[in-house]
Amino acid sequence: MDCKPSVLLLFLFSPVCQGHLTSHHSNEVNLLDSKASQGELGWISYPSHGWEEISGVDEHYTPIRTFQVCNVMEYSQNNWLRTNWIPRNSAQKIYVELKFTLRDCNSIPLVLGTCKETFNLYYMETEEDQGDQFWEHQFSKIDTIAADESFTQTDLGDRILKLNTEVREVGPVAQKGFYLAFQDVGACVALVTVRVYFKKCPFTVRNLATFPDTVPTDSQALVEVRGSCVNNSREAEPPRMYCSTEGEWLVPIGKCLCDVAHEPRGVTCQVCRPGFYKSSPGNLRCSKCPPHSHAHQEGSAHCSCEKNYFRSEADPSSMACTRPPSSPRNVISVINETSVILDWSWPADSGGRKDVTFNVVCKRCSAGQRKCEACRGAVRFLPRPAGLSNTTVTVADLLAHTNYTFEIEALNGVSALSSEPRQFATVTITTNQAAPSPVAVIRKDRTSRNSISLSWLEPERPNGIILDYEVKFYEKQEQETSYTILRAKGTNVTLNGLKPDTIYLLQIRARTAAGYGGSSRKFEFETSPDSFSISSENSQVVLVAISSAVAIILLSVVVYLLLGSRFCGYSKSKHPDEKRLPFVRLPGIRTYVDPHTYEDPTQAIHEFARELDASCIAIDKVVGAGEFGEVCSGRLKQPSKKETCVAIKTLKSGYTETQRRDFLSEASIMGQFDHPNIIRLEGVVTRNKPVMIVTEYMENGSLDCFLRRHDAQFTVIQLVGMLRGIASGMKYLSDMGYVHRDLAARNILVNSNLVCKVSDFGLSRVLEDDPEAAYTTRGGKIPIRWTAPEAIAYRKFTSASDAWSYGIVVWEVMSYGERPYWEMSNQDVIKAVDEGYRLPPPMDCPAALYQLMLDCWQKDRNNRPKFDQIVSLLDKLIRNPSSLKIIANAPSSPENMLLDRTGADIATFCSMGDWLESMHTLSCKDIFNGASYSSCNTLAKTSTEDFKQVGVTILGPQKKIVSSITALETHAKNGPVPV
Ligand code: ACK
Repeated sequence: MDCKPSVLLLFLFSPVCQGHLTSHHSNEVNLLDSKASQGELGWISYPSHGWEEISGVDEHYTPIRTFQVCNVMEYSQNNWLRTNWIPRNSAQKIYVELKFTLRDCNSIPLVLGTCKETFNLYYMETEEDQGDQFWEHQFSKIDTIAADESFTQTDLGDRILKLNTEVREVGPVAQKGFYLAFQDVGACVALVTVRVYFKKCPFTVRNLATFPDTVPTDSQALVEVRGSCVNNSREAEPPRMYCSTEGEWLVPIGKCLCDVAHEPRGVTCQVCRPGFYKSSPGNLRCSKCPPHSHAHQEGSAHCSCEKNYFRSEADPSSMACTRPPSSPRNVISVINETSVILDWSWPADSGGRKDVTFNVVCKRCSAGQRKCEACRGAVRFLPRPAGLSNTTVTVADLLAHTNYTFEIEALNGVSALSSEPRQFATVTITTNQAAPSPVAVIRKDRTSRNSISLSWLEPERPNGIILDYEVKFYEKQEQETSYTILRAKGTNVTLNGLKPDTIYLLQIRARTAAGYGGSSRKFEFETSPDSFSISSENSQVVLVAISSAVAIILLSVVVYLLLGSRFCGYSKSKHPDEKRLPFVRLPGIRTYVDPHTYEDPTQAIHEFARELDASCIAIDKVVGAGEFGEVCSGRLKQPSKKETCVAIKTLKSGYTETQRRDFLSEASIMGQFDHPNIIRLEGVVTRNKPVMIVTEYMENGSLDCFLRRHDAQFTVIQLVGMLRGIASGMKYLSDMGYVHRDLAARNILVNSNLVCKVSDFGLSRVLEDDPEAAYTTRGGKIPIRWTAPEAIAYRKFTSASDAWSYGIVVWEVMSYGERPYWEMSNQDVIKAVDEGYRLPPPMDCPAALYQLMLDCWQKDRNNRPKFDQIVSLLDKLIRNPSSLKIIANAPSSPENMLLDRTGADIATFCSMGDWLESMHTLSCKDIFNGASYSSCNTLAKTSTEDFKQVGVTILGPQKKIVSSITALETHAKNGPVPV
């Protein structure tokens, strides 16, 4: 048998084979590996001259056991080789990997016809090992195995045997174990290794969750496996993964988070190292302890603060520990009579925090500073004594010539946690002698043709010994051009040598060692007429007679009112318990009462305004500034009423009695009104400080600013609606007999529904607090641009002068808050209006509204429309919007070109062309009073200097005039101009 061909020639030592003997994957579990066996495998070979077991070595010279058969010379070969019994374990699907060599028949001479180039693979399942029994017909065929390549030609011409690897799947297997069998039918084959394995998804850790070894099912379905969080972690979302049939983990879902004081390291959660902390679960690393804190132990959730350092409840654990601030520095005090402004520097050390505030404690001290006691409530701190965020405070209402010590302490968010003694900055002051407060009450004791006797009460705060009083008086109509001054030692005086039947104005002020106090308000007194002189001694009889007559008249009026109220249905009385009747009410019509007719103005305030409890008012923020103090927005919550938004006008500290009275007079007036277009008074606070006037809140603020903010954003109907509201409010006021005197868009407030309400009521206030008001030649203070000529000229304020102002408001509204007469000076305005010039129509202004303006600006006040007529006109326009389509096409903004109402008629300006024509026919000499311009064309070429000559000093209007003229000329040539 020497010539019997060999299969194993060369291959076991050939480097070519090395690549094929790599180790198998980690997700494969071997059930059998022939290579692992060093001794005889003991597989059954049948017949015995078929497969034979031989020993060899692999490429690493490791001994291995192989089987071979090569009966290629003989016909009808049927050689079987059966493995030992292989337990299945948990496998459902098994893999058989064969490594073998196979000689191709061409390489063996003389074998044609008998030689085969394949062998067959079989298996058989059994519940137990059946020993040596072997029945070939019980085996099921898995496949016929053929070689890919039997030989490879090398460069040298040697034939090298090639190792083939074939893998076959078997399954599902269900019984406890199985055998494999190899059938040779006449090939020359060597089975080098046989490996049987199944696949599994191996134990793994993903997203800090462990997943156990998992054997896939035989079907295609994935196996869902629930993971368990690693130690020191918790589920954020249940961890899951799928095991594929190929033994691969797929689609990790969910995750685990490391616990507090633990951080992820690799696939585990480990405690934080000393000096580090982690306060919440998660997979971030532990953080280093913030400044002034430490963590000596490992596994810290928080770092503890160093000694004398703290963390407030609101501080996050990532924030540095902080400490109370040091004391404020460099306290400066500025004393002004009985008030002091304290000012200090920020503490050198704010403790590492930004929330530093200051508290100021006031102590009143005896002369030697030895004994100090807390200042009582009379002292006022502005803005407040505690929780100050700025480094200044004003302390008012101190006693004159008194020693005070102020302790100023800086605090921050951790001051309350420290037990260290607190540090203050202190300052000691002595208040000055203060001048006395004004005399508030003057009484007329006696009047005659030539004299008036008066007495008064000492000022509320004399602030020292009153040395004397200065009494200043003058004839009312002389407007203070000449006056007389008397000095009185006591609190009464008789003014002699006066003119009969003449009104005198009088002011008194007290004097102490500290100087004069503020003057009292002006009191008005009248001497008796020539024919009617009553002295207090002989007036008794006359007074009785007059009193009786008045009583009879009053009685008749009361009876008439009672009857009238029954017949006319008038029952609404705001003050049912009114005791005095300072005015006569006609049935159905309420009349406005001037609070100055009350001897004691505080009585007026309590009659017309409700006193509110200061605790019902919450101030939110400052929205503006008034003459007397700030205007704030806030909320009013009265018992058993809904909380409402309110505006709060405050009276600033340090006010005089006159200022207080003037301030509150607005409430006395407003409180008499009840109309949807008049700002509603909620009440007043007079018993606490600060004194406040509380009104309904108007979300959109004043009308002029509101319109400027929303330039060109409303429809004409919306604008007319606003104007209608204002006119309706004014009608109500004029029906009540109240003349506003300062009607202007800035004094109209707008709420969130665009409802306009008339506001700003007062008496002397009209003349004082309006920044638009200017002094006239006669000394009064008047808002010139809004005021009718007769009111400017001789103070004739009536509802007709209010109608003039209303016309200006219409102009302001239609021009979205433009300033009437732009930057012309007051003097020029007075002059131009007097000469008959009027404001031109604003851009796109309906002709009907411009006509209304012109009507309101009639020189003769009797020709101006009444407010009820204005309301009905506006109602008609609103009902018939097409009436607003005709536009008063005047120049878009020829600011200084006031229209001469004597020459131009609004009805003629129905188109741009008409206006242009009209402009060309108007002499510009007329427009620019006194300047020598012959035609409007010249205007376009006008220089700044020229404008200055005619009193136009700002550039805006000049530019607008020029561009407007140029645009109009272009329009005349080319058609419509884009505006
Ligand atoms: O235009 P404004 O925001 O509206 O600024 C002024 C400022 O206070 C000074 O008068 C505002 N103001 C006055 N009264 C009220 C009110 N009742 N509601 C809302 N704002 C008001 C005004």
